[in-house]
Amino acid sequence: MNILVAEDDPVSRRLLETRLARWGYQTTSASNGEEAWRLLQLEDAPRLVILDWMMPGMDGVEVCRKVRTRGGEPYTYIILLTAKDSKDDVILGLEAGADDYLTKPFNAHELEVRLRAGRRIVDLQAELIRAREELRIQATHDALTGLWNRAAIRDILCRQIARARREGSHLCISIADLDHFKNINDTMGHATGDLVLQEAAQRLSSAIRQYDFIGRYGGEEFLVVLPGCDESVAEKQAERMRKSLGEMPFLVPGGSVSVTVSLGISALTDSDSMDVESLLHAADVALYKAKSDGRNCVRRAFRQK
Ligand code: GH3
Ligand code: MG
Repeated sequence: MNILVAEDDPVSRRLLETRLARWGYQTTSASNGEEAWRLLQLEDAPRLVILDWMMPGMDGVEVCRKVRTRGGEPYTYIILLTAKDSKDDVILGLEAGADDYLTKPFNAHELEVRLRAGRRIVDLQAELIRAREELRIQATHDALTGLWNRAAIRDILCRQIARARREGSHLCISIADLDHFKNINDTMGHATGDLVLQEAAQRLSSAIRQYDFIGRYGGEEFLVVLPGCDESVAEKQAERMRKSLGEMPFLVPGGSVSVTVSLGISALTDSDSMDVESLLHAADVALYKAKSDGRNCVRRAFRQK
């Protein structure tokens, strides 16, 4: 763990650095408050900080205040070093946002133990952030394919509709539904069906542009949101997706299987009455048409005025 040491006295600073290195810490040093504050604003700034109270210019308490006013994550654990040991000073330091303080001259063992306590807090918080991030991913992504899940892709669609309306830009969606997927499950088993879904998700994702969004909308149905695309661009895009599945058989345990997909496209129109539901419905109708026209093809929705 990297510790930021802010101390204006070079001898004390050197002494601290040597001690911290002996205890297995890396150090970043600052010789005044301004420098400490600058270093604390960098990405990957140290999360454990030893601040001398008395420094020329910005003092340790001021740095504390700035860190706490900024807030945000991850948490910065601050130990204030001070020659002041009156109760009022201690209260002032803690009120400014210090987590702990040590009065100079400090006992090395005490510093070591207090650093360990700080480290526990920093580690716990990092673990909490990691777990929360993991939960966020689980809540928004489909476990099988890793794509956005139904709720998340709908949410994205709502936001993209609002954005397109605001900016007066085009927006299309396509719904892609694997053809006769039930047959694959029935003849090759559900586990192989899962592998096919994963591979299909992979191929469809590779066929879209970087700023498009794709989610698993149902069992073997995918929703693709295409910001900035008019219908003819969306159609070409959908053709690319269709070909990405159909042109090469899928390798599965024990052989290979041909998989095709049908796609329905709809475009956001100027009509105020067109919302998420009607956009999805229009793409669904187009998809139904693609299915009834023999599958493995792309169909557009009828333009509603
Ligand atoms: P169509 O061309 O008309 O779309 O026919 P289809 O067989 O693809 O459509 P249908 O709706 O009849 O069947 C879809 C099948 O997808 C049925 C369901 O068991 C299967 N399915 C849905 N989710 C999963 C999944 O997560 N894994 C697997 N292996 N199969 C799934
Ligand atoms: Mg299907």
